[in-house]
Formats: sequence, structure tokens, C-alpha cells
Amino acid sequence: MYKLYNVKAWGSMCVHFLLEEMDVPYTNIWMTPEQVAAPEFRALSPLGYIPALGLSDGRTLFESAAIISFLVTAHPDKGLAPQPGSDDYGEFLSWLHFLSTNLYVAINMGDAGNYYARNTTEEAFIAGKSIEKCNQLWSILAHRLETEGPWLMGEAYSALDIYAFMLCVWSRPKETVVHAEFPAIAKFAQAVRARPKLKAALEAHGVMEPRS
Ligand SMILES: N[C@@H](CCC(=O)N[C@@H](CS)C(=O)NCC(=O)O)C(=O)O
Repeated sequence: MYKLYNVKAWGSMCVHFLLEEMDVPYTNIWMTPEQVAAPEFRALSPLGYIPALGLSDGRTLFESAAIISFLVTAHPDKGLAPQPGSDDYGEFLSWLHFLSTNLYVAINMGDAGNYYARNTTEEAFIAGKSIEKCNQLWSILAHRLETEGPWLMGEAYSALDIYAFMLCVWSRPKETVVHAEFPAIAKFAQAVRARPKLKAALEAHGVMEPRS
């Protein structure tokens, strides 16, 4: 059985939502930020990052995009990604990595006390750049939803939508501002929130409503 190392409203949300949608058994391990920062957790996740997913053989997976790709291919019958090896699956992977290497990073760059700033002036500058970058990326995603939607992979709801939704919840400056700027993203986030199987997990992370 999988073990999900989970922190409320952190990066484990996407894995938690996916496990709920797939209806596969897992043990949910709620962690505090202090437990995540403890050296013991680095034995599971080398940078001490959430999400991490324990496997039944004792190994632990890390990096959100890798965990999502693993789960959808380990459970192809659940229909949360195109058929592994198909051209559609290639497109799914492109967008998944687009999100994890661009949008996730741009959001993290805007964190207070971020790694790259030496002082508060630099921190404010980088926070501004984070918003600028997020807006550029949301505009690309909004265009895709408007032209290919209703979901990021067209007619088929997939793990990609779950992942993008998680980033929308955190986005800078705030989710409600992103929604006001990009109505296609607002409609998309509302549709993900309406997924019946996500209700309990959305409540557990306190993200039933857009953050303002
Ligand atoms: N590239 C990683 C990023 C994960 C990440 O930034 N996780 C944050 C929570 S959203 C974290 O665990 N931060 C703890 C820390 O920075 O020490 C992934 O996609 O899994």
C-alpha cells in the first residue's frame, strides 16, 4: 500500500487528490512543517520536499511530476492519463513538466525568505518577477483551455488538471486575482472543485474556496 507524506495545502495536495480520484488504497501520513524539516525526512526525500510517496517495498518516490507520472502508469485502468506510450501521453508529459518546471518554480520563487534573495529589496524584486512569470504561464494555460478545453487534455479530465489546479490554489498574487485576470482558469478551477471524489480531500486541505 502507498504511504502519502502529506502537509495541509502543500505540494502533496496533487498526489492526495489523484489517489482519491483513482480510488486506490493508501495510508495518509499528515506531517507538520517541523517534521518535514527534520533530518530523518531527508532519508525519504533528499531535499526534504513534500510530496513523497512510500512504496510497498520500502522505497520512497519524490518530485511531484515523477509521482504523478508513476501513479497514472501504475494504474492505467483508472483513466487519469492517456494510454502510456501513446502520442497523447507524450503531450500529457510535456504539459505536466511545463507545469512542474516552470509554474511550480515561479510560484516558489515568490516565497518570503526565498533562497535567491540576499535582502528584503531583492526579495520584493523577485516576488514581482514571480507574479510576472506566473501571469505569463497562466496566459498560456488559459489559451490552451479556451482552444482545446474543457480540460487541459481536451475532453478527458486527467491528472494534469489536478496538478494545474493545485498550482492555481497557490498562485501569485492570489488565486482570486488569477481568476479575475483569466476567466478560463476560474471556470477550470471551479470544475475541478466540483469533482465529487475530491470533496473530502479539498476540505482536509482547506481549499474548497478560491484563496483571496
Ligand atoms: N520540485 C519539487 C518541489 C516540491 C516543493 O517545493 N515542496 C515544498 C512544499 S510545496 C516543500 O516541501 N518545501 C519544504 C522546504 O522548502 O524545505 C516537486 O515538484 O515535488
